[in-house]
Amino acid sequence: MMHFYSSPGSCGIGIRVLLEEVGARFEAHALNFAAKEQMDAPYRAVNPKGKVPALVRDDGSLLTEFQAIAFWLADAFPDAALVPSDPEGRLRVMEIMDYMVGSVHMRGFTFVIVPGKFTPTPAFQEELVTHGKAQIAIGFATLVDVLGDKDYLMGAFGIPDAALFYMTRWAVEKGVNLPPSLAAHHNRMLSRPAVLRALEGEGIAVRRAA
Ligand SMILES: N[C@@H](CCC(=O)N[C@@H](CS)C(=O)NCC(=O)O)C(=O)O
Repeated sequence: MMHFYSSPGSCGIGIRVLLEEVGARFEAHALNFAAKEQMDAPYRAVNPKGKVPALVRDDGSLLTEFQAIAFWLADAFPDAALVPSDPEGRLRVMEIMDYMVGSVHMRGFTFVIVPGKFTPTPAFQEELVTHGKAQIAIGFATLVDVLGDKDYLMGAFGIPDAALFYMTRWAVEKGVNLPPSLAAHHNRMLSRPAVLRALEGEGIAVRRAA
């Protein structure tokens, strides 16, 4: 039995979507970020980085970082066909995943969601939120181009769509501007039973994009 660590409302929902999509057997552990449980000794004994998502696999080994966990799940459950099998196709998936997590999330949403981590000064926090929203707008414009008129980022549903979903969910929740095609992608994701199971499992309400 695998063990999945997340915090409700975090980027972990993306991995939970993938766990549900592949039909993995896992036990979910919810960390309370408000109580800083991710920094406490019991969780640091599981994941010394003190971050989520994290997955302890059946053999007891720990896997961290969104892209690594997502690729591993795709490879471990090939029937779900969540990544292309050819090297160029995998490379393009890696490229878009890294952009979403490294730039749109870490350099955009991070500043919008937790500006208080960077400065205690309210005026500076406001500047960080503005900066984060500008970075997200650039990122979303790029993702609009990648998505084009397809249903999913790479054509067929795959691991990049789970990464996009955790960000469109944040956009809906935080009132961040969502371009129409990404709003449609968000709502399309909500039509997938695995996505609804993941949201329910994390205790997150289903919210459609306008
Ligand atoms: N690069 C990591 C980012 C993980 C990350 O920043 N997770 C956030 C939640 S979305 C977290 O654990 N925050 C807790 C903290 O920083 O204390 C990944 O891709 O998995």
